[in-house]
Amino acid sequence: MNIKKRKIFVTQPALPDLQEFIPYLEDIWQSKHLTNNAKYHQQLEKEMADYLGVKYISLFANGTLALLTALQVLKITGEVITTPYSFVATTNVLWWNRIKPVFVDIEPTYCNMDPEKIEAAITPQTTAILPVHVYGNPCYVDRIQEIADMYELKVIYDAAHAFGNKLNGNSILNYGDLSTLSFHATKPFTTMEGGAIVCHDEKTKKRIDYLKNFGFADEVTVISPGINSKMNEMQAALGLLQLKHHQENIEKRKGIAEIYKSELKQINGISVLPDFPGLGNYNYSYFPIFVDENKYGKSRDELYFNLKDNGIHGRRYFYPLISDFPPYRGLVSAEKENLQIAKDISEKVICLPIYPRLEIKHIIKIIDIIESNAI
Ligand code: T4K
Repeated sequence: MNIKKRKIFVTQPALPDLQEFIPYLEDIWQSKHLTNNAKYHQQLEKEMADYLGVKYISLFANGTLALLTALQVLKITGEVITTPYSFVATTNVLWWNRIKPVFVDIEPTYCNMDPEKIEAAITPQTTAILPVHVYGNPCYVDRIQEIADMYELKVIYDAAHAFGNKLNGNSILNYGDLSTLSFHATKPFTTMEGGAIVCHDEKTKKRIDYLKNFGFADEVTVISPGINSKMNEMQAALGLLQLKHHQENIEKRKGIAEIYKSELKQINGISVLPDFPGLGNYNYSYFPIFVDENKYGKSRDELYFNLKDNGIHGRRYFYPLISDFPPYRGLVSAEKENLQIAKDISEKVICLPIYPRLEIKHIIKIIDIIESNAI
């Protein structure tokens, strides 16, 4: 197809060869066991925990339900400190649990929650901290834990972007009380829709598994008002195949990120995130660039729409800030003065297309457009 007409999106799922999937489907059809902790579900929980280097994983129907349930697992109430610079699901799950979100600003280097802003936001109602490893870069986990310990707060990490990422050789998912994952179609590891909670002990794993299955502990016992957020067998089977191919997909993403990095650094007014010290197995789930209008000569939106006119559909993740959406903008913590860094970054960011099958001619085209817009 004509390179001018073809639309290039911010991402595209990397799917295994259909022939690889068919034997799994045949087996599911044969067994008639479609959901409720069946064979592939159990296998994926085990293989994924081994692959990621974590103790316990509970699979979910999607990342939002995983987060929603994580709050129930730890019986979180009152107020939770969180970041405005994320996908809206991060805060919506608080609202659904009748918890008040309290936004704190982000730090400017990796766009994660600024730990030094947390203490001032703590009140007697605060019960937990809900940070996000944005774009897969780790939050300042040690400092966050120190504060949580001091004030006896729980920590739930929204690790939707951080599948596989390690910090000094240890999975990022091993930090905090719980971490949640998303396996949505737009994520580097996908089960079409899907998600998970990672926890560190068997008792918590049990509670998670009860809560995602209506609260049933056995046929006649409901321990708590649970929900239905189970992953089905087709998703789990796809997950098993995705695990097999994950590493090679990440290598391809890395190759694209390296080209972007080396070419874009020449352009005045365009910056990219620095490498995080000690970060290993990085999944390159997003490739954000930041446009400094004064140096670049055009605004972020001028570049964003020019890319779009040329068939390149990047995304402004995360603009607008969650705190600017109507359900949240009336909160005191949502005021602009409280979130200046997040506001500034959300007005500069464009996530460029990155996925294993992105062709080199399209990468060159994207770089050319960014170059040709510069002064
Ligand atoms: N926490 C964080 C930090 C998150 O980022 C997310 C989700 C969650 C929690 C919640 O997890 P889930 O409940 O979703 O598991 C997308 C995704 O829907 C969302 O999962 C993701 N974060 C968010 C950052 O991005 P949209 O509205 O931008 O997606 P959409 O449909 O516009 O897709 C973007 C592009 O991807 C499309 O232009 C084309 C391509 N695409 C998309 C889909 C759905 C495909 O090629 N195939 C597809 O099937 O939200």
